[in-house]
Amino acid sequence: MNADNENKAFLEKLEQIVRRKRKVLILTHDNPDPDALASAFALKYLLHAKWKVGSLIAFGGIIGRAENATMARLLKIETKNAGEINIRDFSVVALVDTQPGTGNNALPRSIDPEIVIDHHVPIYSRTLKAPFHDIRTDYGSTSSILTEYLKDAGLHHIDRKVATALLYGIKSDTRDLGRETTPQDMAAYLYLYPQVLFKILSRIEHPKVSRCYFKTFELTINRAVIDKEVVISDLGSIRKPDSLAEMADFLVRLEGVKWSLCLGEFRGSIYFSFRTTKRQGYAGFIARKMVQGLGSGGGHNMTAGGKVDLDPKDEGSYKTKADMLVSRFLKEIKRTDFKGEKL
Ligand SMILES: [Mn+2]
Repeated sequence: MNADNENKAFLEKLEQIVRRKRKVLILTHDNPDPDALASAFALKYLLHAKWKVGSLIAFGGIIGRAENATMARLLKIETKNAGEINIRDFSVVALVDTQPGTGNNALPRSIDPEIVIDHHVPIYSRTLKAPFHDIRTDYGSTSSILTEYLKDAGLHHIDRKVATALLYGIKSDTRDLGRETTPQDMAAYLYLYPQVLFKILSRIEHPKVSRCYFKTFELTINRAVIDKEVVISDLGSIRKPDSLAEMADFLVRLEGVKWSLCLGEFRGSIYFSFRTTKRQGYAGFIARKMVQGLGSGGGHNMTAGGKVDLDPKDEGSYKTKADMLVSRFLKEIKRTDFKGEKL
């Protein structure tokens, strides 16, 4: 964990910003994952428990995966769609698990957030301008940072729903502490462990799923093309953009595979997600190269994703841009000789 006094300095700064403020807006990245939801939930809890400051959690897009929807429902994480609120109504804006300028959140360009807490690379220049920013790129999850805040805030106890959310946030971002995990993530995990509601966690991790979910697997497998250590699946139209991350996770388990890439179209944009088994895979940097001049993207060493808006007037736009993303991806991983054959 970070030294207690460093966290305490962060907490003091946070207090200065939110003190006597009526309502804080907490924004996560679009289509939030468990780490984003848990971090927002924990910040909301901290602001209220420590300083009696109210806040509202919002994001663009949807909660797609069944696990995430179950998490929000069972842990009572109340959220709003960013389209339903006026960001200017809030005196303080906080971003968690995302940063201003990434293109993956609902923050308008004209608004500068007061608070940014994240663990993604790169660190954006607008982040550094925020009065409060705590970006720990060496951490496996933003939930680990929030766990340290709660631990050092001097609260008598942590709400068990918040602890459960945070533990699941750490677990899912680090793939059960196996991917890009640091001792800080481990320490946060162990700190939360005694407080976790395990029956609820089990229901979150093994939710009922729709027929559409099985169809997505069918589509992913049918469309997958492989050549040695690389597998790519272009799903075409999809119902939930965050299913791509899950499908990329699924494909990277294939024996011999070191890279998996999934793409799909959702509400007028191409989304993509990829995974690598290489510890120093620079996935986040590759994602940014892929979207250069086209859209937004980023990630970590072993996981990344992005989004490119399509031209609504051009019917061939999906194919052109998908091809471009794939060829840039192959160039970055030095596999321009890729000749995909069906799985
Ligand atoms: Mn995260």
